[in-house]
Amino acid sequence: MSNATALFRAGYVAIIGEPNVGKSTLINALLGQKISIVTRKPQTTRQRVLGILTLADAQMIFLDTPGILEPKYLLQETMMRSARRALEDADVILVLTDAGNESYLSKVLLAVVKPLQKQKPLILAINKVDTLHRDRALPMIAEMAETGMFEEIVPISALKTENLDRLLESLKSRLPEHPALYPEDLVSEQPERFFVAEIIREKIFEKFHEEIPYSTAVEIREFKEREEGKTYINADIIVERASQKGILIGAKGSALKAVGQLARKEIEEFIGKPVFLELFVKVGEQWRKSGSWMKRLGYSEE
Ligand SMILES: Nc1nc2c(ncn2[C@@H]2O[C@H](COP(=O)(O)OP(=O)(O)OP(=O)(O)O)[C@@H](O)[C@H]2O)c(=O)[nH]1
Ligand SMILES: [Mg+2]
Repeated sequence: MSNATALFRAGYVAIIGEPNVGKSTLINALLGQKISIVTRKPQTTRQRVLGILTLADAQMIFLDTPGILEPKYLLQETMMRSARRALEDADVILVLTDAGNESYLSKVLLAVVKPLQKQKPLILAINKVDTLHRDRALPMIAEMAETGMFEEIVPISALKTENLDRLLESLKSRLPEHPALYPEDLVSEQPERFFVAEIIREKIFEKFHEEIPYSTAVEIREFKEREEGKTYINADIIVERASQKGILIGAKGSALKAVGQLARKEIEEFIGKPVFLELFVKVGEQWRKSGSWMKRLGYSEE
């Protein structure tokens, strides 16, 4: 007779990799809902984003992180600090690479990941295999296996949700036996304002090019329910220089209006209520190099 209590596992999985390999796409696909913004541009994610997946036999807490790079200014240093902190918190580390990239593991990424191999299980997922002919993933898998760093290597497509079941099993089996750490209906722990600011930032990444997205941050000033059932949201878009302010606003306010319309639609879907969104553009001189701005925008964790 088997009456053993079913084993339950719970723990943290940090998703780490170079910019643009699909980390945020993957966390959204694993959770079946959008909690982390995705764009075609690198360096979209700026801080750790937590997503909780509760299954019958496990609770897997995923940590999306900023892409690993050589930092050139304080914002990027802060981004790298939050990625490293996710690695410290993780029970299992999921290294993600892009099947289409020339080099599979960049030097900076290796420097971050290599020292961890004796401390924590490392799993490698090779993403975007939908962009390759089937056979082309094989040499990459072989080359990565030769490094001896990874307990398992799983080719996936986050976008097409291919092979994600296998990836989940592989990660789950390496989590410690532990009761759930969060209530089972919770998907994330960030407040609504965080998601709203991120949605606005995503639209700016989509709409503008070159240095504009990277010089922009979003700060929610007011977020309140009104009697008529509408939520009033007032946000500042922070840019680094006055010249960028003009670009963001556009002729007769057209560019800002377009961002506002796209963002409002998605915010309404997200909170499930009609929204009145007001956007203002403000200059925060050199905010990307300022410690006090890092704190104010919630990018630095301490
Ligand atoms: N073809 C294909 N594209 C993908 C896949 N996964 C992600 N992408 C695309 O890759 C781009 C970057 O995706 P993100 O999820 O933002 O990548 P990220 O690693 O979070 O990027 P950063 O936050 O900038 O480090 C987007 O255009 C995605 O649609 C995939 O499996 N296949
Ligand atoms: Mg991302």
